[in-house]
This record gives sequence, C-alpha cells and structure tokens, in this order.
Amino acid sequence: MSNFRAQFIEFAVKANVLCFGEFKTKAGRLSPYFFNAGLFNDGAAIGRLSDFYAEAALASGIQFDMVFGPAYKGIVLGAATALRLAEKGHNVPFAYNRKEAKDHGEGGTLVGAPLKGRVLIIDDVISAGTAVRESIELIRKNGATPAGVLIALDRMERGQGHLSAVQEVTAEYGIPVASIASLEDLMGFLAKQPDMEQNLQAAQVYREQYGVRN
Ligand code: OMP
Repeated sequence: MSNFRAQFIEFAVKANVLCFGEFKTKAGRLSPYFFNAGLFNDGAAIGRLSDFYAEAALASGIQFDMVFGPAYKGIVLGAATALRLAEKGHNVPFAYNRKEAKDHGEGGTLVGAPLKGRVLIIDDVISAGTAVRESIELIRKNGATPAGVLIALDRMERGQGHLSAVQEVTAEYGIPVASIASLEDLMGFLAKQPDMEQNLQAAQVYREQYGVRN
C-alpha cells in the first residue's frame, strides 16, 4: 500500500472523520463505519486533506486539464485540491456548481473557470453516484470531457448490481475512479491497532455482506 493511503486513513481516524459504530448509509445499509468529510472543518485539517487529494490525483495517472467539485462538499475539496496542485507545480483551473440556478448577476449554475478540456471530478465518497452523474452531464453539456473521478474513500461495496458503486461509474461512463484510500486500506490500518479488533471484525462482517472483490 502506498504510504499516503495509510497516512490518510490514520489522519481521518484521528480527526474522527472516519468513525465507528452503527450508521445508516444512503443505500439503507447499517454500516459499522462512516466517513464524514464535513468534519474536516478547520484550516489545518483541510490543508492536510487537500495534500492527500493532490497526491492521489497525481498518483492516479489520470490526465486532466482542470478540476471540478460538485456542490456542496466538492466545492471546498476541489478548490483546496487545486491550491495544493499549484503548490506541487500543476496549476490548473477549477470550477464548481450551484445546486440551484441563479437567474440574475452572472447567472447559471457554474462558478469558476469555464469547463474546458479534460476535467477531473473531486468528491468525498460515491454512494448512489448522484453527484458524479450530475457532474458528468454538466461537464459534457458544456463541451468538456470528464477525465475521471477522485474520491477520498472507496467503500468497495456493491451498488445496484454486483459491481461496486465506483465500478458502476467506470462501467457506465468509461472513466476511471481513483481514491485516496479504500476499505482495504482501512482494514489494513485496523488490523494493526490492538484496541480496534472489534471494529475490524465488524468491518469484515459488513464486507462479506455488501462488499465486492476488486
Ligand atoms: P452520492 O453523491 O449519491 O454518491 O452521495 C454520497 C452520499 O454518501 C452522501 O449522501 C453521504 O451521506 C453518503 N456517505 C458518506 O458520506 N460517507 C460514507 O461513509 C457513506 C455514505 C453513504 O451513505 O453511503
């Protein structure tokens, strides 16, 4: 496992963004863990998080000309990632959308740089894939090309059919989905923590029930 993946899991657990217990997911499953990106809510945390995004974006091998962050969480993630990418010598434009179209001022739902070229979509997790689908449509409608999706955590569980929600996006749109880390990385982390044995077991049971093998 690449070092940044393990470091990211450790960072997310410490910040309580990745927490353990019983959580209902969007699909109605009772998950023993939940990733709540909204809890990266101070300057240092978003700074570190965006470092991981930028590193994962470059490690993914996805070729992109700009980044797009879907409303709402993706707005902050996309902007912060663009900032870090620039620091790493890859200054690219960024854009995001509003959930509701504005009929005055500059109008429309798009904010930031015009959508052009190959666009990397940046989001937190893909569950039903709603935000990603909407983003892909918006990017295409504006004459640009969706190049791929980068998320923080790939939960590696089934979507509608036997594929994972992430694999479904790839199958449906023919674009890669990269993540900073995955359930596999999370389980690797848990296995090394003596006080987290119960969480590991619960994750194993959940994975057996809902997981896919990548
Ligand atoms: P989509 O844009 O439809 O994929 O929605 C993402 C959803 O994933 C959001 O509604 C979140 O509440 C949810 N989610 C997380 O943010 N973290 C998780 O660990 C799991 C989920 C989930 O509900 O599956």
